[in-house]
Amino acid sequence: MKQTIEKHTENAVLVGVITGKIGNEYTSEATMIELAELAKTAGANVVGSMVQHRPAIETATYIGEGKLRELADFCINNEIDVVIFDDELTGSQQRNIENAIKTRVIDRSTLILDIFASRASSSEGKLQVELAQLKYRLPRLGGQGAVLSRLGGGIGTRGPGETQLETDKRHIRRRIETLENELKEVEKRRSLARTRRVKDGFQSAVLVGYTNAGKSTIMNLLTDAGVLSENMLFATLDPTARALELNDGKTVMLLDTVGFIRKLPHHLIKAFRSTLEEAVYADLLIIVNDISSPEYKIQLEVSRKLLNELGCENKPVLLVYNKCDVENVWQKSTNDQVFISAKENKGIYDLMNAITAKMSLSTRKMKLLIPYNDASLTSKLRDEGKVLTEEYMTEGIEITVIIDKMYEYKYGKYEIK
Ligand SMILES: Nc1nc2c(ncn2[C@@H]2O[C@H](COP(=O)(O)OP(=O)(O)OP(=O)(O)O)[C@@H](O)[C@H]2O)c(=O)[nH]1
Ligand SMILES: [Mg+2]
Repeated sequence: MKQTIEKHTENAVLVGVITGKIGNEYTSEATMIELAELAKTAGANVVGSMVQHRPAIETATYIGEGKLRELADFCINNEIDVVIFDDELTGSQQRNIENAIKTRVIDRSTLILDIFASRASSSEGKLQVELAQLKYRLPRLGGQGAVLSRLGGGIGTRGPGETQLETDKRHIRRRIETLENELKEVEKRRSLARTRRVKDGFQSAVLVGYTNAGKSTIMNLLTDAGVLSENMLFATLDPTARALELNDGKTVMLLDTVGFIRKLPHHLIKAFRSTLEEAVYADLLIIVNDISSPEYKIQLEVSRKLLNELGCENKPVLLVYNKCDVENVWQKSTNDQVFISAKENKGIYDLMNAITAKMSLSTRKMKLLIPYNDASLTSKLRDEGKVLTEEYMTEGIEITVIIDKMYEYKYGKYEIK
């Protein structure tokens, strides 16, 4: 289960341009700290960090000419193996910078893709990551620094010839097509499993939120799922589902999912859509926040934005503020927001209460026996609720249905145990 990243330690320097624009998609001190975390997670040894303040990025080289020279010197003096930029670079930016500083250059997206690649363990996860990587690479093919990406390549060495490039591109396109087809099959299986859960009458709640917030720790605490939880970004890639018995005796499915982060590579979101979509089909979103992070408000905003993009804007939400132990910031829990420490097992009773309340708020499962005289009610039930089973007995039609609580009274007289 536990994976270690087996890579020799590379010395890395981080580079970002702060343009003064505010928002989640712009580089800031906080995104640079996060970039350092990502680099460490990928196994790099972060030697330095360089930030340039300028109104806009330099189109050709991302940073200005003077800064580029400074960076080149820094790389030589500190035996830097790789320079990591906080934003996604175009192929030509990457090439121009590599040529100027004679050191390998990657960007935040490559780094995130690399971490995902080393974490992916399920066949679905592997397919998704490879697809995202190839889609990232395709438009950049030929743009790789001719100088540095190949061992022994000297200054002025060209990349592969045009014919070779075209062959490579065709190759990649074909592989992308194969991967997309394979993923379609996996998605079908995933959606079947989901349908089965619904048919079995399980409602589901999904743990979502920023990476490292404590989702898996909560999952393990509530369900003994034994999923990997670690102080590392993107410890979880594949969703895990486990049964959870609520305080009212009802059993629901609890899902643990992949975490969110700022500036997630676009291709990654697309490739991971089916995994991320677990949230779309859940009855309740449990958004987990790390309240000990100075950035937790922004992290919550990022999570909400991504969830909205996935089409979850109207889902019932429970906010969980985790890691209250760190700064000792406890507040009174309600059914909308709870304050817990998963690590110290505190506030879990409140959490279970809130989940129970949220899950039973709007719908409930009823088992009904409709006499044949009232048979017309069955079609009404299908409109008003989700019919799970329907069986024709001698006394009438036995139906199990998940239905809005407002109809409870209407059908109460037909209810059987
Ligand atoms: N101090 C403290 N640490 C916690 C708490 N809950 C989780 N952690 C730690 O936070 C780190 C991340 O926990 P995970 O459960 O792996 O977080 P996650 O949200 O699943 O992360 P990803 O799968 O990477 O998205 C681990 O080192 C946990 O031990 C808590 O309540 N207090
Ligand atoms: Mg996790």
